Amino acid sequence: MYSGAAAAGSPRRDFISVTLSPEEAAGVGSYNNSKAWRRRSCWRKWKQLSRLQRSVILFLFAFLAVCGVISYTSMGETWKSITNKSLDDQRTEQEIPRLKLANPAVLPAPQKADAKHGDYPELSLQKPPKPPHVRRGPSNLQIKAPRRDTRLKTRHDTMRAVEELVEVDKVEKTEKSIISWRGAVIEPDQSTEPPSSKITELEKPSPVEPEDQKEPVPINERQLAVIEAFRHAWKGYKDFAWGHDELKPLSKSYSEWFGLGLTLIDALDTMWILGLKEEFEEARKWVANDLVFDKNVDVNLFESTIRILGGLLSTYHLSGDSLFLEKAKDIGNRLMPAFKTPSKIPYSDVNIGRGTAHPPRWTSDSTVAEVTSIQLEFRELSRLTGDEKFRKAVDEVMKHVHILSGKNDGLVPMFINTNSGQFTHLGVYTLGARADSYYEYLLKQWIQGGKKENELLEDYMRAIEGVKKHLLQRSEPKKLTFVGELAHGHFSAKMDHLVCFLPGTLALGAHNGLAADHMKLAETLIETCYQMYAQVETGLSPEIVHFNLHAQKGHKDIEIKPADRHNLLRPETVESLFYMYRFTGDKKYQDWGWEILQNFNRYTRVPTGGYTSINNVQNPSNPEPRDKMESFFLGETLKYMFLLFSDDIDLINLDKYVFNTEAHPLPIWVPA
Ligand code: DMJ
Repeated sequence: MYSGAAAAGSPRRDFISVTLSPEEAAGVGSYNNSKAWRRRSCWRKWKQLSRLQRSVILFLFAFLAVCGVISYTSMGETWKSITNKSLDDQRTEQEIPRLKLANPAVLPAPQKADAKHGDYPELSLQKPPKPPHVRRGPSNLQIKAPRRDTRLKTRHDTMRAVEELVEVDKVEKTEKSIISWRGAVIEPDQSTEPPSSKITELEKPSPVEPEDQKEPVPINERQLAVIEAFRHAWKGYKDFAWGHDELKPLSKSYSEWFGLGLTLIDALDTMWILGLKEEFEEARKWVANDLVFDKNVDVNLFESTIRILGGLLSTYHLSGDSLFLEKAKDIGNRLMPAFKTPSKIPYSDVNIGRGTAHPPRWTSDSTVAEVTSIQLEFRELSRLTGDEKFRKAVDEVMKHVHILSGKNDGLVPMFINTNSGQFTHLGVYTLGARADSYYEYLLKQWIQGGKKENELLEDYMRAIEGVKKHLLQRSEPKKLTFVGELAHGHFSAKMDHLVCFLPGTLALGAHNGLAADHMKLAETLIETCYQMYAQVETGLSPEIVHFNLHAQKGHKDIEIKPADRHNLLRPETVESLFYMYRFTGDKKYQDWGWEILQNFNRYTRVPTGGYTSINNVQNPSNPEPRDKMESFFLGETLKYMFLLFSDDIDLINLDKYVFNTEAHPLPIWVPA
């Protein structure tokens, strides 16, 4: 019937022959069409086949079956992707039209040919590490755009949770209370939708789509302690400084800087995040009725941008209340005269009533950090209003600085001239005062814009290489890695507390796919920032420390000069602790923050309300209160404390929001 290579040792034959029986060959035989006969006949034929023939036939069947399965699956995939694509297209066009402008995150190609742009080692995105404590809690306070009802309901639920835990207010269960809370956000006589004449399609509160409703994450003991601290600070402000810039808690009065209720505006989104509805409602009324920008007053462009414009924009995004956007537009427009300079590098000061701007009396220079840390806010204002003038003005500054000479491996000098547009006072490089947030905003603008603006990323990466090359040293005896300063080629082991923003920024970069060694550096630097508190008598950091480079008997790593031993309730270390905890889940960062909060309570809390800056962190028995509570204590320090102690990564999700340098969260235009 067949001949083939059946037996071992038989010569191999590359053919198959089939021999038919005589009947079969003749096509005759007892034909019977019964099922049994057919089965028997098939079976007989099958049995007559050789093993090889049977194997070949089985193989062919199997092969055809596999082909069938594969083509079915791939057709299904193709169909699915066609369907999804068309659904996505519909959604993009109908619900989030502005996002159409954005592309997915892209990486700049390494620019080998251009030494200026390509000489740092790692410009590659890595997969963001997953935080070990990814617990997707409710987006309870992170109120997203479209459906106002859902937003308010979620908000109301959270408020209730806070109140139950704090046991201060009665739980409000009635419809009346819901209306009353809505009243905090939307006046009863206002429509629930913004007036269409003013609010266009461009002005949606946030580009982020609403998330599924999730169970609220309960507020923990440490967060309650932050709420208590905030309420205590707010009591002082309300009793003695209401509507003024800063509280003077000891003299039970206030100080004025711009005369614009700075503390109140800086604290708005903190109240929202902490769930303090009554306080928020009261402050909102003040903004609606008493906040007037048409005033003959000089304001600092940078400070009013990060605190007022930034505060109003983020409160608008969180609350959805158009009042805050209207106010943001007003102040934004009034700040624009600052950019009318020969170089387009803005002046430091603007008279927001007269529409005039000028540099400080003694110089025509502006501070580099100031002119390069207003971008997140003005860019967002353009996105919300559709008016490009805000964005153009600040983008021009960044483009100019990008190509400016006078940098040292990406590190910038501290001053820039508003006439010539050149850096001045060359040769001094720091990550502290006057330069700090330049570096922070390079990264954050890149993130805000959806990781497309390669020049920002290049400048950031090069600057971090510059930090590593010129400014990093280790102290003795504990070998703490710190960031010093460079003055005309001489290294100084001086580090401002302000520099402690850096670990958080490095960690944020690593989370967004930048070099993993940035995270390592962040880990070592945050340890140093913590030691700047832990090694001091009050457990609070001074404004500036000097590190010991050489081991000396009886000397600690940190020296504090008499002029530097004050503490202004600054946020930078707590800010970095928050990022480190979010990205690593390491509880030690929460514990360190908890120690710091307790020491603020021990040494800076004023019994009659408020907290105060102190003059001497080295004297626990008399820290010498300064009688001033900076607005950033409420705007930043307590907000970052609250977020640090939270295990809810959706409480201001860092893949959806980017914090400005005053801790006001603004949406990322193309969320991850
Ligand atoms: C804040 O106004 C901002 O964080 C700014 O970037 C630096 N100084 C204070 C806080 O220390």
